[in-house]
Amino acid sequence: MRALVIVPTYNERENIRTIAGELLADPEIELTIVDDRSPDGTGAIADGLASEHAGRVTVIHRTGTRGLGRSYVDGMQHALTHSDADLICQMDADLSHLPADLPRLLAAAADADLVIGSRYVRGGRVVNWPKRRVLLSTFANRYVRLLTRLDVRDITSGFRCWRRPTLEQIPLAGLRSDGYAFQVEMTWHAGRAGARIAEVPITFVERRQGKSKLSGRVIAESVLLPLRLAMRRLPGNRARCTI
Ligand SMILES: Nc1nc2c(ncn2[C@@H]2O[C@H](COP(=O)(O)OP(=O)(O)OP(=O)(O)O)[C@@H](O)[C@H]2O)c(=O)[nH]1
Ligand SMILES: [Mg+2]
Repeated sequence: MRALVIVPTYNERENIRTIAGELLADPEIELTIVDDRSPDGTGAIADGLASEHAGRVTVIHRTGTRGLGRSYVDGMQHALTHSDADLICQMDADLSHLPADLPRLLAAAADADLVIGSRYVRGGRVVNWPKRRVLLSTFANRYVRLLTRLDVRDITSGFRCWRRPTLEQIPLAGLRSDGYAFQVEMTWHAGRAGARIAEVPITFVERRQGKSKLSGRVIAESVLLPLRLAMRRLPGNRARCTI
């Protein structure tokens, strides 16, 4: 199966070449970089990669308001209209998501509609995160699980593979959330659509280069979105989840 990997970037100059090189080592993979006018020149490096790997690397240069959720939506809409890849994946540029783990996600998509790379299933690991980040992430996942009733251990993970027909069912244009909440909202829609959701263990490594974009606004949104979803929840909408 052919896969397209969407990598959103904002100031990832030190990382983008490495991740692109590792992903493109697999001839079945194409890459879409969604850059938000990074002041550090990531967009120009991405353009260079697109000319070096013509036909396999696409760059979307966003204009207007910067945002991770909007970047994913733009990348996904572009993928659905311009590529015929069977699987559409999402990964961070900062090498926290290891390209070496991707083949297991792709393989799991044989029996699932959405595969989530999970830190919190057996075999999953987090490397070099300070204790407070682990606690925040663990708490966030419990909180979201309680409110949404989605039986997913790592619902905020941004390392995912979607089967094309499942992604086509998600109302991308209507999504409003941006940070971790974006991953939650997408999972919620997948569950509603009856998608088979699988989690496969990954090793998540704290970024070594560049800066985190985690903000207070992103955390506030992550608190509010599950409440909004809980209010919209209807009986019988639980996702079927296989681990
Ligand atoms: N296009 C775009 N990409 C973004 C934006 N914010 C973050 N990103 C990218 O999204 C991915 C995840 O962002 P990170 O800053 O690593 O956020 P995080 O993984 O939640 O936090 P840390 O790993 O702790 O730094 C990275 O590839 C970023 O470059 C944005 O506003 N627009
Ligand atoms: Mg990161």
